[in-house]
Amino acid sequence: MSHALGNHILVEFMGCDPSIMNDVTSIERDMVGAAQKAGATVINSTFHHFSPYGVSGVVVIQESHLAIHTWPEYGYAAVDLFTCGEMNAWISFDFLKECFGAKNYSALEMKRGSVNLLTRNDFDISSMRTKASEHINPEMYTRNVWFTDKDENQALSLRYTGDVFYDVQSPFQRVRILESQKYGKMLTLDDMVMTTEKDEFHYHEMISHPSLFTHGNAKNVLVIGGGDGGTVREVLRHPGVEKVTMVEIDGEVIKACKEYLPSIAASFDHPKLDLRVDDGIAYIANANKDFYDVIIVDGSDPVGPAEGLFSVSFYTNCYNALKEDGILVAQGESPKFNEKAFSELNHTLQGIFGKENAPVSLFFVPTYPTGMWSFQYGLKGSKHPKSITNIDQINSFVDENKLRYYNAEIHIGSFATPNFVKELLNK
Ligand code: SPD
Repeated sequence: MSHALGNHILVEFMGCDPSIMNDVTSIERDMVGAAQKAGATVINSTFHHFSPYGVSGVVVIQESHLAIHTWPEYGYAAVDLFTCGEMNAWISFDFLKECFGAKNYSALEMKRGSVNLLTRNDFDISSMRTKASEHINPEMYTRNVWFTDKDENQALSLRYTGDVFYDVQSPFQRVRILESQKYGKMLTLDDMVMTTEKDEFHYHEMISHPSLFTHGNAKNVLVIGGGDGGTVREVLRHPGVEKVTMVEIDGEVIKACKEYLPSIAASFDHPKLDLRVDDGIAYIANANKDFYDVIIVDGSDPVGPAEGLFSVSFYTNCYNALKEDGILVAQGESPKFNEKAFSELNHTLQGIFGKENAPVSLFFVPTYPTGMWSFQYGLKGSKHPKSITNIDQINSFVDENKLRYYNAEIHIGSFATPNFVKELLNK
C-alpha cells in the first residue's frame, strides 16, 4: 500500500432532519463529538448559522479537521473528514450519520499527500518547540460559534458561547436566549437580535425618555410589545407616570426574559404596571379614544407577528387613542439596513399625524445590523421633541437614574438627520 500523509473522506449526508441541519448549536456539538469519539484532540471550532437557513463550520483537530456545510431545506449536509495519523475517520462518519438522522449517504475516500510525489525537507524546529507545546491543551478547546442577523446583502455576527439557555418555538416565533461573548446574554426572535444585556440601555433609554420629557406631563402610558421589559423599566422611572399598560403578544418572550435577562425584565412586578399578554393590534383597535398621553410601540422587525405594527390602520388607531397633546413613538427600523420599511413607516406617520409631525430620532445600537437605528414619532399636539425647555429637569433625572445613553444633548441631537435620511423621508 502506498503511503500518504492524510486520509480524506468526502461525505454526502441526505434525508437528514431539517431542524438539526439548521441548528448551529447541535451541529457544533455533534461535530466536536464526532472528532472526540474517534480519539482526536480538538483544538477549536468555528461555526456560523446563516439566516434563514444553513450552517457552516469547521472543527480543527490536532489530526487535521472536520468541516460541514448544511442545506436544511434539502435535508443535506456536505461533510469533510480530513485526518492524519492513526485516527479512524469512519468512527466520526458513523457518529454523524446517527446524530443527523441521515436516511441516505455516499462517501468518497481519498489519500492526501502521497509520499511518492513529495520530497521531504527536514528543517530545524528546535526554536519552536517550547511555544508549540504551550498551545497543546487536550482538556480545552476554543469554541467559535456565531449568531448572524442578516438579510440577503448585509449581516451582523456576534460570537456566542454555543450554549442555549432558552429555545422555544412559540405560536408566533422562535424565542431564544443565547450568551454572546461581547454583549452578555441576548434575546433573539426568529434569528434576529432583539436585545443584549450590555447594550440594551441604548435602545430602552432612547425609546422612553425623549417622548416622556417632550410631553412633560405624561400620566397614562401604553406600551405595545416590549416583552423583554426594558421599555417599561425606563418608563416607570418617571415619577409622574401613574399607569403603564403593556400589551405583549408572546408570553414566551416575557417568560424567557424574566428567567434569563432579569436586569432588563426588572419591573414586571411594579404596582403601576398593568401587564397583558394579548394582541396589541386588536387591543389598540378597541382602545378608548383620547385616552393615552404617550403610546410606545416596541415591536420587532416587520416580519411575522410584528408586520401589523407597520400598517396604516394600526397607527390610525394609535392616533385615535392618544389624547389631543399625545405623543406616539415607534421602533422605526434602520435607514441603512431596511430603507424601505424605514421610509414607508415615516410616510404612514406623516399621512396620519401631518408632514411636520412625524420626526425621526436616530441612535446607535452595536448589535443591530449596520448599527444605525431609529425611533419614529407621531406628534398629535404642538410639542416638538427638538424644542424642549426642561433641560435642568432632564439632567437631574439622568444623574439620579445613572442613565448611560440618554441626556439632554442626545435628546435634541438625535433628531438631526443626515441628508440621505432627509431624502428617504421626503421621497
Ligand atoms: N432588528 C431589531 C429591531 C428592534 C426590535 N425591538 C427590540 C426590542 C427591545 N425591547
